Amino acid sequence: MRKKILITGFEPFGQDTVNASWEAVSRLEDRIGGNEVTKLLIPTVFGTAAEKVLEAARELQPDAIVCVGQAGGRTMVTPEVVAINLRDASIEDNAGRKPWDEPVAPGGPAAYFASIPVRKIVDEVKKAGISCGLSYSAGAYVCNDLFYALRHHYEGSGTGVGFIHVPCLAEPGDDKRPGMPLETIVHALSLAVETL
Ligand code: PCA
Repeated sequence: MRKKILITGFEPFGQDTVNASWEAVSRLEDRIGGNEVTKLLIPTVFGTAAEKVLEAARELQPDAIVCVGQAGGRTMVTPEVVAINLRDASIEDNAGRKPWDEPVAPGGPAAYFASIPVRKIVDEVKKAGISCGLSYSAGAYVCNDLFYALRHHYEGSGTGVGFIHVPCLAEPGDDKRPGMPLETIVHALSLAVETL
């Protein structure tokens, strides 16, 4: 069955001038394995990121939402298993906010599991020879905030919600900062979308 997939990437944040997530998401095809792909750039801002995605989703009515973020230091593509109800920022977001020890959704459950097939995605991406593995923590910054807010919103509905962290872009000759080539990240995300 042809599915409508909404996939998002973030604006650069912190010290960075590019964000691997949007660089890769923006290069995805509009049709992947029969699925219809809508791409959305979102701000790295607590709360606002989820509002933007929900606004787009109200219009599109997607079957699944896959959010993608950059995880500095990681060397693998990592579908996230769990979102937690916590904001603990170690740096300011792009609106200058740095929440600490706050819930994403007051009164909400402590955590939600992803509602996209994360294990199947890992298998398919690894089969293509790309370094990929499950992650059991999306952190407590804007990525987790968005993942939790969307899972909370769509709990009990038919809309799948998942989050995939990707490494920084590999800069030629830079072996100090772990990264992955852009084409490899694009390939991994295409396979993930195909799996849905
Ligand atoms: N990564 C951050 C937020 C935006 C992004 O690309 C995170 O992991 O929370």
